[in-house]
Amino acid sequence: PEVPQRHFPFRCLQISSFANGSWTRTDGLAWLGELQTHTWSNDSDTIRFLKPWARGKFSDQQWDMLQHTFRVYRTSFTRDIQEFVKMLRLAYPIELQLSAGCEVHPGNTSTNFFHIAHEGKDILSFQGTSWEPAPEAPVWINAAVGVLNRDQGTRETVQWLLNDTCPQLVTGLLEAGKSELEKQVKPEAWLSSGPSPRPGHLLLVCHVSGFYPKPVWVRWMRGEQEQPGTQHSDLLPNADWTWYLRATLDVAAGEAAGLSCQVKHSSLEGQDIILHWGGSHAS
Ligand code: PBS
Repeated sequence: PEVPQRHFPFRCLQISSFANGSWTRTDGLAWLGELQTHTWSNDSDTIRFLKPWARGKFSDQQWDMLQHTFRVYRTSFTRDIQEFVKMLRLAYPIELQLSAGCEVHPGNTSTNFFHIAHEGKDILSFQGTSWEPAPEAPVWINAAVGVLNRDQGTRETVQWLLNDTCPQLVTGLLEAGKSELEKQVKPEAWLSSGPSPRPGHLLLVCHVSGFYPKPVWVRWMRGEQEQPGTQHSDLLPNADWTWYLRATLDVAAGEAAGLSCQVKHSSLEGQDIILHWGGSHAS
C-alpha cells in the first residue's frame, strides 16, 4: 500500500444567482489542488490573487488580456442567461454553477473540463469543440445548446482557454508556487481507548494529527496483517492548515494485545509511524 502521487488539478468555479429579471450576481474562485489561488467578486472589476505566485509566469500584458476576456465574458454571460430565460420561458430564481479547468500531467500532456449545473444538477458541458447537453438534462437545454453552438467565436475562445491558456497558467503556477505546493508536514500519532462498544469489547483509537498534504494511510495491524475492521473518521482541519484523522477498531478485550497502529504519509519518506497497543499510552 502506498500513499498516492500528488496531483494538482486547477479548478475555476463560478456561482451565478439570478433572483429575478434584473437582480443578478456572479462570483468566481480558483483552486490549484487543495489551495485557493484566485477569487473574483461580483463587486470587483478584477480578479484578486490570493497567493503571491497566483500570476504564474504570465506577464502583466498577458494577464491584462485574460482579465479583459473575463470581464467581457461576465457581462455577456449575464445577458445571455437573461435571454435564455425569456426564450425558454423559465422561472426565476435561477442558480447556475460552472466548473472549468485543467490538469497538467507528466510529459506535458493535459486534460480539461467545463461543466455547467442548473439548480445543482449538470445540464451541459463543453466537449472538444462544442457544447453538449448532459445525459439527464431537461429537454429545453437542447434549444440553448443549439444557440450556443452557432457562436463559433465563443467556441474558439473556449477551446483556446481550455487547451492553451489553462495548461500554460498551471505550468507557471506549479513553478512559481512550488515550495508552497510541495509543502510536507509530518503527522504525530497517539493512541487512546474510546467508549466501550459493548461488554467485553474495547474501542482502540489511533489519532493522527498535524499532517500536510491530505493523503494519509492509517491501519490497525497485527504484525504485518491489516485488521479488516479499521474505521476512519472524516479528515478534519486543524487551525494551522494541517489535517487530523482517527482510525478506530472494535476488538474483544482479550485480543487487544499485539495490535499496533501504522501510519504512512508522504512526509515520512517511508519511515512509517508504528504505535503498539499497551505500549506507553494510558488506556
Ligand atoms: C437557465 C439557462 C441555462 C442555460 C445555460 C447556458 C450556459 C451558457 C454558458 C455559456 C458560456 C459563454 C457565455 C458568453 C458567450 O455566449 C458570448 O456571449 C460571449 N463570449 C465570450 O465572452 C467568449 C468567452 C467565453 C469564455 C468562457 C470561459 C469561462 C460574447 O460573444 C461575442 O463576442 C466574442 C468576442 O468577445 C465573439 O466575437 C463571439 O463570437 C460573440 O458572440
